[in-house]
Amino acid sequence: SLDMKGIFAASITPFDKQNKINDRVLLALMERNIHEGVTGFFIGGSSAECFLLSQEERMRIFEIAAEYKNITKLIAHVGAISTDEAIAYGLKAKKLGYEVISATAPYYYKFSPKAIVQYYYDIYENVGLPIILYNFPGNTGVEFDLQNEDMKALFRSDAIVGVKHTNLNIYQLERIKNIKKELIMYNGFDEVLVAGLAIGADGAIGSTFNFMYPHYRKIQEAFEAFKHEEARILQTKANNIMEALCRVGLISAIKYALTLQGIDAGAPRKPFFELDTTQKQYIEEILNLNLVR
Ligand code: NAY
Repeated sequence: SLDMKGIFAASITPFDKQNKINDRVLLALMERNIHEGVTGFFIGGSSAECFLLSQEERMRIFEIAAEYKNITKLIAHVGAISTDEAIAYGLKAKKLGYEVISATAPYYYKFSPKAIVQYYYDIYENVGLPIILYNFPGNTGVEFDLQNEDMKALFRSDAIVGVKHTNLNIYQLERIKNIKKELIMYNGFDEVLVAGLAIGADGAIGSTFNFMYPHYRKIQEAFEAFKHEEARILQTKANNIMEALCRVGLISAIKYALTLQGIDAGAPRKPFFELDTTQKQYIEEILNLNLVR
């Protein structure tokens, strides 16, 4: 079986001044995160602005990251509204040597539970790689109803090996794990990492690990050493940072935090705004106050 437990950085997509993907910066950031000790990377997810990328660009970032496939673990995010489009991304990832893919539920049209479940089976059958189901109801609008028999069967099926649980309802994380204990459960909101670990998460996938993984490593170590008070204090510091990031615009702020660290992540894609001067100062102050290096 695949050993995919651990802490994965949800990669960003750095853009250059011409608004093109900056390969060099993406690789430099990955290299730094590998050096800091991350288990691997979640490539092309929300933090990578996947739904603001062209189809070619979504495949291109899989290709860039694949450079490190032998020294780290990679998950390719292939989620799309269209099943065929998701399959095309999955096939590209497979060709590049990825062994695991992930997919958001198809969104916007309010597809029926049957249609959503079929989307996952179709991806699995056509790509032939196990899927980490990306459960992000806040952004997709899709709630996985565990009372629904089709959805329960999906979690039990061979198609799904894990769940990226980007949902503050961590009770549901525990209930999903209870459906099939072999599922690899990833905590997906970095704000509740300590709680996710406590209720059974096997790891985490998050965007703030890009610029503050050493801080989370301390949380993980404290938790594993049963120093729960210490873990909570570090979580609070991390949450002071995340609250500020979300206030000014999460993805723009993550890119700015990286820029402060010498990783030139560039601006986010429109309609996202770049931070203004006041917001930049605010983020810099919050980081200085709370970041444990
Ligand atoms: C991804 O790129 O797919 C993700 O990492 C999703 C998880 C992140 N959620 C969002 C909306 O980006 O790491 C979280 C999130 O950034 C963090 O908890 C701060 O809110």
